Amino acid sequence: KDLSHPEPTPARRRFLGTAAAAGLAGVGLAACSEKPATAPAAKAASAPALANPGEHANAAHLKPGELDTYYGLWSGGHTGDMRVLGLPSGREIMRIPVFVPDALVGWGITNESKQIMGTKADGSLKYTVADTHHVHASYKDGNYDGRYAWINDKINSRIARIRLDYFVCDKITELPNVQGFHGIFPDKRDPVDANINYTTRVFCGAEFSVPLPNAGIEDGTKYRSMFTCVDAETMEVRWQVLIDGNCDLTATSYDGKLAATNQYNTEMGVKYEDMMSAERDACLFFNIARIEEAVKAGKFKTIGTSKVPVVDGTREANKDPKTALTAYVSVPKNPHGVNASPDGKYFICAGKLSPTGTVIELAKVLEYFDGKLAKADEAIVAEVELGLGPLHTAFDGRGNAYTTLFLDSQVVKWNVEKAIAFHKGDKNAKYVVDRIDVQYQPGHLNASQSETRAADGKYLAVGCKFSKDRFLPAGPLHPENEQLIDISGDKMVLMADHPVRGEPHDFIIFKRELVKPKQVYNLDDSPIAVKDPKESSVTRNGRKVTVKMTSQAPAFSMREFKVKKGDEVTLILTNLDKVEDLTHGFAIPQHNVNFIVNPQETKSVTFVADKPGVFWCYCTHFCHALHLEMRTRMIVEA
Ligand code: CUK
Ligand code: CUA
Ligand code: CA
Repeated sequence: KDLSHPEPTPARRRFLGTAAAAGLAGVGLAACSEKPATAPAAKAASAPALANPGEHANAAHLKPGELDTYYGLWSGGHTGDMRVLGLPSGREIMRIPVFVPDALVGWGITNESKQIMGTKADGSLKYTVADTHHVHASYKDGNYDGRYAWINDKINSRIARIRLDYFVCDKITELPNVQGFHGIFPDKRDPVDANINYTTRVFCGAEFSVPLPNAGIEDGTKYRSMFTCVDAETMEVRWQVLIDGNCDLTATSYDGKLAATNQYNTEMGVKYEDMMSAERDACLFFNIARIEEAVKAGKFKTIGTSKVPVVDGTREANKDPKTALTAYVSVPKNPHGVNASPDGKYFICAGKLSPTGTVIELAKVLEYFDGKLAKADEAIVAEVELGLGPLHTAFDGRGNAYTTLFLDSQVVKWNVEKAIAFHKGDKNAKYVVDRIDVQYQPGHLNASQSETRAADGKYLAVGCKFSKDRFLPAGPLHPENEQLIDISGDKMVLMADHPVRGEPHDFIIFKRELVKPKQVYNLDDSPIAVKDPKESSVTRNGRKVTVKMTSQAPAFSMREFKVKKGDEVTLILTNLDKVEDLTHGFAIPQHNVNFIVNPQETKSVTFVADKPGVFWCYCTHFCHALHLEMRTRMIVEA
């Protein structure tokens, strides 16, 4: 048996058979989903796949001490974090806590992180759960500029920003009036101002519809969804668009003029049977310049207690293309994924419940908005069969698209211009270039630099939702399988499996030189930095006590400090060590305090010293030969 390409196990097929049959009964796909994944074309294409990775140009194995050439930013799914991977090795280098507390760094423990995460009136965290799906980074001139990355939280409709100098989250914004915030994409330039060739907006699609305002009306016909624009710098919500149907994923054009969301629930159903009743749903385009003119001209309303301007993007209000804010291009059936090709010409939607990919030409969408097309659907330049369960599409910068086929457990490589030729009537145009089996059931995929003008067609990572038999079993929960595929040649070559903790969904991959991470903080980053050990102090204001301290290996600046039982203590700690990688920790037993301070970083915690005693505060982060001795005492007097 050729182990390089195991067929999906019989159990896998059975699962697909029942699940797919139940889910897709109404679409006539149930029978197809029983057939083997490897169609004749696929077999030929994937036969020589797993060469010895060591022999291959794009080998995944790095020698000890060798650095990766690409960064990957991975969504953490419902662990609520963002992960940093090195590629091609697939090594996880860092987890950046975002929406959910993290015990390593003290995220959700320190005052600074709590302020970013959001607190209730009593000072406790507003949320401790999240569900991240999509990571995207800021652009300049059509490529990543290394300033920011953004990530969504679907549960509580929050968008977070990560600074890519320190690789930390610095802002989180909760979107008003929406639920199920899913798709996210930064713009790539301003639609009007030619000098703004970088990201200034982030677009957010809301998947679920809710009553507006959402205050206890139980009438499914009144549920609505909205599309939201957030300011990339201030992270404030700029405007929202009321739409027909829902939003799923989001894409933006390279000229800054268009954003779009795929819609799988144009039916506006509240049950899945209703959500899949129409043969075609839509890719909904937003004319950014016109929306912002409408906001400027005061043509908006507000909803509930939110002050965010809401413009009308419904079909009814946008019948005249020449003034329309939106254009609904129809796409078959419950599409998933909308991705912008790196040549800037096309958006591609995958059919999900239809085996097709739909190619929409952006120049034609703009013609529609100019009143030169009779129907928005005339912007569709190809609708071609790809395989079962198409979800997401990546690009190699050489005219090829790579689409995941969830049901077929494959990635299909197809040529966009040939697909357009085929759609036009050239039945000899062989648009499918290659297929490869993946293990198993892929969701997102992304190629190196895929969503930039600098798509380089080297590596393709595929987020397989099921790893099944690919790793040592460790109980009922399986990791996901992020597979790395070499796409530099005609044929895709599977290079490596990497287990990842659930449930990343989406990720981006870019060249390492595009970010310039800092290794040491600046003391002035914090307004409360304790810049000299001589500033160490304990000051009292009624029952509130402020303790200022510094750390320098292997000692804290105070060997002890005294407070009284019942005091509310705010402890400020600055790490005065300047050496790269010299991090200290600070833990206080029985007070739920543990956090780290990186070189030249300042953090603070506030807690109540509610029991008398001596408490050894100690360094938790191995820093020095005298790390174990690096302690101070908090003496709480009765
Ligand atoms: S979704 Cu998960 S596989 Cu949230 Cu981007 Cu398509
Ligand atoms: Cu300081 Cu360990
Ligand atoms: Ca639908």
